[in-house]
Formats: sequence, structure tokens, C-alpha cells
Amino acid sequence: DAAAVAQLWQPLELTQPEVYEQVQDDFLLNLSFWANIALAGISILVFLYMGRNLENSKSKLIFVATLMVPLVSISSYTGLASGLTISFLEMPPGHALAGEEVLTMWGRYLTWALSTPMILLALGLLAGTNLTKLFTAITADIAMCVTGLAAALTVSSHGLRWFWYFLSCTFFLVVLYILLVEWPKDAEAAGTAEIFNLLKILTVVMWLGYPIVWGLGAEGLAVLEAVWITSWAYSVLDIVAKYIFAFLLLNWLVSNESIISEFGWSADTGAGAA
Ligand code: RET
Repeated sequence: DAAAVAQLWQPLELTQPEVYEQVQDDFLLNLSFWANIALAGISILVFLYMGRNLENSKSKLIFVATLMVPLVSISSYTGLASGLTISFLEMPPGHALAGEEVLTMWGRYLTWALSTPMILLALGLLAGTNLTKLFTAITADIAMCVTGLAAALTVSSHGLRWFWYFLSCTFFLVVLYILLVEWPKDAEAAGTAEIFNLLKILTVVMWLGYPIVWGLGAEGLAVLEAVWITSWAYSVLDIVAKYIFAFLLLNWLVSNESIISEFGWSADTGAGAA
């Protein structure tokens, strides 16, 4: 009957303790969360120590943005490990796992909307960009994460899941354009090209991994069926894109602080003005 059909498309009503138990039963899945909680914790302590002597206000902002990355991450992974931000969702007809309950780590997509803007803020400030490009990169990035969240949570239509995915990719292209075309010019003018280009390559290569994992994972084409593999793929990308990225940035910053100019938005030091 209609009520039974309607219920079929509701997110399955697993309670949080039940989700938590499922996570506990999957050792490798659980480890993919706890490995990141541990690494984020160590990163926070190391970064606090590294940044203790910074003086210039723009360098301090880069430092705070960089420090926020492991702080958001430890919170994000605590949400996953506790089952708070995981749901079992029934995939719509047309999906490779149609009718099956797929473990969806939607907390990842939600918290990317908080962590990735911090990465871009740090990179944009390092490149000495202007407010317009910084705003554009960060808003497109947040839109990318939120539409990615929508793709993962849409269970009404298989086509619309991929339409959300397509929208998210479009926003991602804006971010890639700024990272690959705009900010390298700005960094050249600011004298930070060497470190910027290293971090740019690391960021672009790692970030490209996320939509690939989404596409191949259980929520997309389900080529990678075991959810622990998908989770580890994201966890490894996170380790490089967040902790290693942040360490390289801070390590450069503490010994090259004099290269970073003080604030002066109106002066527009970006290459676009030159
Ligand atoms: C999704 C799926 C939809 C299409 C695209 C995606 C891109 C995600 C990216 C995530 C980066 C995350 C990072 C997290 C660190 O905290 C949402 C997977 C384009 C690029 C760096």
C-alpha cells in the first residue's frame, strides 16, 4: 500500500546506538576514524608549538586558519566514530545498490564545508590575493561541499543524485581555476611562488581524489563496495590534504614570516592589479 511504499524511501530509522554498534563491528572502518582522531590531536599540539612566535597579523591569520583544519577534523571524526553523523540510506532504483541500505558518512561532507574554507583562506593569504578572489574561491568551495552533501543524502531519484554531483563538480571547477590560474600569478607578485606552487600541486592532486572516491564508492557507482575501503580512501586523502599540507605551510611560515606583508586589502597587492 501507499504507506508502505512511502516508507521505503524514508531514510532507515536506525538509532544512533545501532549505528554505533555497526561501526564497532567493522574494525577497519572504526580504525579509519580513530587514526584520524589521533593524527588530528597530534597535529593540533605540534602546530600550536610551531606557531608560538609569529608576530605579523596576516601570518597569525594564516596560522589560525591552518590550526582550524585539524580542529575541525578531530570534531568531524568524533562525529563519525560515535555514529552521530552516519546514516543508513536506501538507494533509489537505478543505483547499483538499489533497495539496499548503504552506510552514508554524511558528516564528512558536512564538515568539509568548514575545513576546506580554512585551507583556501590560508592558501589565498599566502598567495597575497585580493578579497574578491578569496571570497569567490571560498563560496564556491562551500557550495561544492553542500551540493556534495545533497548528492549523498538524496534518495528520491538516482538521476538527481548525479545532478547534485554534477553541480558540485561545477563549483569545484571554480576552485580549481582560482588555484591553478589566479593565485599563482598573485603568489609570484607576493614573492611566495615557491611554497605556494608546492602546496597548490599537493592540494589539486589530493582534492581531485575526493570526487573520484565518491564516484567509485558505495554512494556512487559502487565499484568499491566495502565501506571501509571508501572510508580509508577518504581518510588517507585527509591525512595528506590536511595534516601534511598544514605542516608544510606552517613550517615554511615560521622561517619566512618576513616575506608575508601586513594587511592592506585596499592596496590590492594581487597581480591582477599590476
Ligand atoms: C564531492 C562529491 C561531489 C563532487 C565533488 C566532490 C569534491 C570534494 C572535495 C573535497 C575535499 C575535501 C577536503 C577535506 C579536508 O578537510 C563532494 C566528493 C567535486 C574536493 C580537502
